Amino acid sequence: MGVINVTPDSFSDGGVHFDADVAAIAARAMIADGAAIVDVGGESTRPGSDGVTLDEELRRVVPVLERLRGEVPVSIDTAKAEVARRALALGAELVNDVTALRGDPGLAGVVADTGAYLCLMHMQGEPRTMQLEPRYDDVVSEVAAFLEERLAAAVDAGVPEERICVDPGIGFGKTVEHNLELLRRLDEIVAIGRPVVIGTSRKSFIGKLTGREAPDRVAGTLATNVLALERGAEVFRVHDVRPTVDALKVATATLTGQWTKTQTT
Ligand code: HH2
Repeated sequence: MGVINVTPDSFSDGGVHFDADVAAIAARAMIADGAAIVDVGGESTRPGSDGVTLDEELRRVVPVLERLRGEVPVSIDTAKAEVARRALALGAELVNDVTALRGDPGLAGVVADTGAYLCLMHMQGEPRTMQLEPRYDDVVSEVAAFLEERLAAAVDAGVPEERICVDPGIGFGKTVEHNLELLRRLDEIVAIGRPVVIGTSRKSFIGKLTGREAPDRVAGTLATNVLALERGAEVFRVHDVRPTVDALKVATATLTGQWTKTQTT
């Protein structure tokens, strides 16, 4: 899953894809590099951020979705029902909701009515304050219990279970230790029985471990994604698609013993 943030302020690529034409070109390049889907978002959820209005979010993402329509598989990264509704009407297939249906009460209905796929992500607190003092007794079991509860709520609201994936929400109300423990024990999230999405790309815990500023965190991101693959994750949300596809190809061949030759480019 390639990340296209149509924002001026995302933590690692703010402003890069703020122009709709530039965003559409980058999305097509991600697909050419091997992404299965691109995740288009118009609101940064970086630590400390405030939200944007509905109008502003629509102004950012609709022109990009119009350009990608019918051409590129799209996920919409939003917590707002109206943004999801417009995005799905423009061909998006998946709603990636970092609030796990706790934000906009209308969102579950939009997903259920349209038959879209849904990603439910764990977050402790809200973006503005989530990194101030994250606390858990046992981060992995608490995140797993939360995702199971939100999965049941989504199914109750009419979203078929087969259409739902879950995400432990790396960096969303978590210390470095919490993120590492979630990655180390990711099999306990996989045990929920739904495909697991993992989003470590360029995040600050990688900066703390390596001393690198974003966007220079590709190698650290690759390490986390290979380890997550080995523990059963199925979707990898990344800014740097090409190196990720290469790393996951080699890791998959190693884990399975199966491979096919890729033409040299
Ligand atoms: N992380 C971010 C945003 N959306 N969605 C899922 N499912 N999982 C994640 O880990 C995740 C997400 C934050 O990263 P980014 O989009 O790069 O930054 P920003 O929120 O500043 O736009």
